[in-house]
Amino acid sequence: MDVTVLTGGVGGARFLLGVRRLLGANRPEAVAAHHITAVVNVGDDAWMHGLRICPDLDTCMYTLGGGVDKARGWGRSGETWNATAELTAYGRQPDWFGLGDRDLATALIRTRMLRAGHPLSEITETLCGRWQPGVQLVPATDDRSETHVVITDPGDGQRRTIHFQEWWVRYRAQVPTHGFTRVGAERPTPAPGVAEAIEGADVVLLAPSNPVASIGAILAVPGIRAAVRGTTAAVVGISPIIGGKPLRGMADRCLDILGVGTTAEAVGRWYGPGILDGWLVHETDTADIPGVEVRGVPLIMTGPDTTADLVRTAIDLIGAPR
Ligand code: FO1
Repeated sequence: MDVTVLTGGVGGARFLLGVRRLLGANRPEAVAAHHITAVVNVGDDAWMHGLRICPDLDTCMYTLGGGVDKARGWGRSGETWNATAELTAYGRQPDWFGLGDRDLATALIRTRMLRAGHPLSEITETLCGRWQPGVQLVPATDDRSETHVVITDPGDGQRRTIHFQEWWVRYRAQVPTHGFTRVGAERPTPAPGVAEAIEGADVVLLAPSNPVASIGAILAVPGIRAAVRGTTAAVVGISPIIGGKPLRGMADRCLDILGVGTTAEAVGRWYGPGILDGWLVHETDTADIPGVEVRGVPLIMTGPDTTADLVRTAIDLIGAPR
């Protein structure tokens, strides 16, 4: 079975653990039977201290490779923060962003390879050579396509546009916010293999990631939304909203800014029947979305086993390819 997952963030990485558990794609003998492709958000990527940081790719890679800090959900386990402390002592900005010493090594390799002309997709493959994630991690695009946020600066009251990381980490999304914008290539193109992985899949899953900052940013890459609309595969999304609250993070703030309600139904409708064939919501939620098969299930991902059950339900929800 070929399964393609659109994903990003900590929830998306943990969802991939369940996909891998179900399909056993980290066991060498199962590799030929199943293939999992994760199309990973790059909207959160940023230049910090001259280095290219790709939080969602790294979170997926470390989580699947067993190297993530489980409490934080991002960055490396056993991390130290000497380099960040030194940079702060030199008065270097940004001082609100913590780059761990171990994580720094990943960023150094990535940046060096980027400067040598290698595309992000190839660099990701190289880095994954160490972590053996058992899932093919592919950036949504090799082009720069960052999410930036239009805010009113709390310092001087001026309207300005800041990187998503500054909005998320420095301001915890708690500043007057007017909208999102994309910065980078005028017309980014899907990374090699992305459109094919969506069009040729048996099932396409939308992970319970931030619907705006992660899934929305992936679908915003020209060509990807069309591939999801055009695939013969069943497309099933998993709601990141339970009982009117995000599973994790500040997705509610992102939805507010777009005028989308923080409910499973509102998010499912926002993706739309053009994208979704099926929508899994928590058993205590309901959603009525014309043209979309909705099922209520226990959505809490307590570990890879429960998540694998959830993935099985998602895959079984729409029996035949459309
Ligand atoms: N999140 C924080 O809350 N504070 C940080 O200082 C921080 C640093 C960081 C460094 C590398 C990395 O891969 C992720 C990092 N994150 C940090 C997480 C990240 O900001 C967000 O959780 C994601 O971009 C949203 O999915």
